[in-house]
Amino acid sequence: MKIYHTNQIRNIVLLGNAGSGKTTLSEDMLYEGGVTHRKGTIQGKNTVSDYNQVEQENLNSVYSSILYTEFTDHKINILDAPGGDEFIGQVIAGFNAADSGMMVINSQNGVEVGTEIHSRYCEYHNMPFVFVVNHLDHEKANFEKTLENIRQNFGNKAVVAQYPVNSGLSFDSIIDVVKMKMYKYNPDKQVTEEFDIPDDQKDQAEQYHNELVEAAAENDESLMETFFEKDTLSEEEMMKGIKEGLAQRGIFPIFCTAAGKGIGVQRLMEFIINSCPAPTERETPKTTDGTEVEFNPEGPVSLFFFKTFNEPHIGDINYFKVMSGTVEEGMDLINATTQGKERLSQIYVTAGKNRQKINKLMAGDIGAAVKLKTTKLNHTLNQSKVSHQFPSIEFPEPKYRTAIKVLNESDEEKLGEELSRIQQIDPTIQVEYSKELRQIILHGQGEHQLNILKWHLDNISKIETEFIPPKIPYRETITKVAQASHRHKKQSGGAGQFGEVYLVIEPHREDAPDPTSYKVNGMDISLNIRDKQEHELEWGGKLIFYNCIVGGAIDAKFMPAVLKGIMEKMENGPLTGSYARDIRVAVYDGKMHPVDSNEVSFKTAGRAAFEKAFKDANPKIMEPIYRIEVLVPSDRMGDVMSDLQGRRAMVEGMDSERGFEKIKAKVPLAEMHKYSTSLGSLTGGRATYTMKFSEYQQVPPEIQEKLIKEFEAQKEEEKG
Ligand SMILES: Nc1nc2c(ncn2[C@@H]2O[C@H](COP(=O)(O)OP(=O)(O)O)[C@@H](O)[C@H]2O)c(=O)[nH]1
Ligand SMILES: [Mg+2]
Repeated sequence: MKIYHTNQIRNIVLLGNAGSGKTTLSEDMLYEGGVTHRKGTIQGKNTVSDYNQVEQENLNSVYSSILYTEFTDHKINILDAPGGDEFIGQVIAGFNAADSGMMVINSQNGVEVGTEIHSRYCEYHNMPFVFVVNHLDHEKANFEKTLENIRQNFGNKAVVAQYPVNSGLSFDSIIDVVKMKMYKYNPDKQVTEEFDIPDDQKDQAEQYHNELVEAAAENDESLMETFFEKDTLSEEEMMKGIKEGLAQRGIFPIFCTAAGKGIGVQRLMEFIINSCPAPTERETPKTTDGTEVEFNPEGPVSLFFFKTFNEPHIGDINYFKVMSGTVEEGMDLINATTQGKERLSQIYVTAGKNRQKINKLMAGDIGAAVKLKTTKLNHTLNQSKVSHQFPSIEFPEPKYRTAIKVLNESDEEKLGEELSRIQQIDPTIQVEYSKELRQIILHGQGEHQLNILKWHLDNISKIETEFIPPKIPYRETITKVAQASHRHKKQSGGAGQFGEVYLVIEPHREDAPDPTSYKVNGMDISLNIRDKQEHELEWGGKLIFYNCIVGGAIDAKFMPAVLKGIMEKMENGPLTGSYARDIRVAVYDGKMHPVDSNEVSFKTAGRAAFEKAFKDANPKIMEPIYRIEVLVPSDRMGDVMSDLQGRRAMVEGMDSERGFEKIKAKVPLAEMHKYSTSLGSLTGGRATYTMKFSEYQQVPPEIQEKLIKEFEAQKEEEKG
């Protein structure tokens, strides 16, 4: 394969809703470029991109694949990412390698939630993109409605570069208002031929052409002047305007295709080469310390790894973008994160699972390496002269959780290893070994994503596992002052035990002054604070411990044991065994025995006194509350709102944005179980949401009662 220079490289990411035709389009692009000689189909389970068994069983992309095609002395690297909301991590990784996006739209459906989500990420990453209106050969294809829909959502920056003459089952012709030509597909020769625009299309074509010229002029002052003077632009000026406008996200040109048949694909590739930004035509990438690194093939070699995958019989395959220099096979590089040395004995370009060895790749290009020692996703490898480190890819917060357990205990260790491997491949999955809940919790983007993980465990790793409902990390706290004491005494046989502790507990509030006295249980207790300890609890919140012992009622050497007893109860709360938080305790009196007192006695006394006081202090169970944002098409708003109300949600706001409603609410985690699945079925997969931990709040009384009962029942059961 030829070595392409930086300015002959275009890196594109395919975007759009699942089913819009991204994978089929990539198959067409490889075929048109002569990289493949036979076109695969989704149904035939033989596309270059969807080559994983799990994808073929699902008939849908699950992982992003890195492909390339060659066309008119240029190379187009294609990142074909899955469209489903749950696989957004794969798309985000793609944003870090691509320089422009192709937003594929199914012309039967118009703008879908996947279009909306991906366009929001494009905005965030300042990523230019082209609309590709696809499925135009479908009987229900509707270009006009799709166009209206695009304009509604994206405004006048979306401009027609092409429109179909005859969308529907007999679709074969596209009018291109950049070139002012008609492209007609010849099914016998399987090629697209160029024609003059027929008379009955001239007015329409002129109108779109003028809109395009005006849009092209708008992003460049000198073009704007020319346009005002001459009322038009030359083809060269227009092309310049489109290219600049596209790169600055001032223009989103609209192209037309019927993927699978290849209609419109060659012309789209030509446009990508002529008008989409080369790596050097985007904002210059910055390292974590703010150094700008240009895509200069003469510079020192620096590679950023944006994706890890695991292939049977090969192991990890790591994909990189050449950020600087020209990387050659056999080079020794240094990993900026691990400081480890890596020899790139071989480098590859890939088209799905097909790898081709190549001896060098220039800045801006994309390649893959295998058998690296320590290099993984998000790492940078450098030539010894530099120590660049590119920023890690930001993946979205998880929003779906489930617990997983092995059916055979002997598989436990193997499960751990497999999960950490899967996490590398799909970094939106997080594995939590919760000591508190005594569960392994998987956090991810949705049920389907985690089912695919399960599919891997079942079919590839051969570990039998089961998903079980995840427990909720409740907390316990108190709401008023309470006093208690406990005498621990044991004198039967051997050495005796004796310890007695008096204490007062109270809710802890930040910035509250230290207590001086309490009136509680009909007593006046005045405090003389000798020592104060503030403990930040691992599980959130605080415990403040005051030693107010006077006259040596408890020897100072036993106070740590008293605290230890209290801490034990904080870790295993009196109501439901959950962690307790935000409490202050003043130990103000006690008693010792000259022979029998020891640490164990005071620990036991401290724990018991604390538990008694806790139960008298009007204790409450607290639950984690999440802040969620739901994005839903306006026509489904009512259903989604009433569902949220059933989940004890507190709606905090609503916004209309580009044909979608955004609902902001706070919802208890306990009510979010399988939310992504129910939201999907409520809206026909047309909505999405994000969630983020907000705070702990008291649960309503009836739920508290229910939780306590459940805990008591469970304790009984354990006693047996
Ligand atoms: N008729 C027709 N079918 C298409 C077109 N593009 C894709 N398809 C079919 O639509 C389905 C989804 O396509 P796929 O490429 O997997 O979409 P992706 O999820 O965006 O990758 C498959 O069954 C394709 O064969 C098109 O332009 N016309
Ligand atoms: Mg796909």
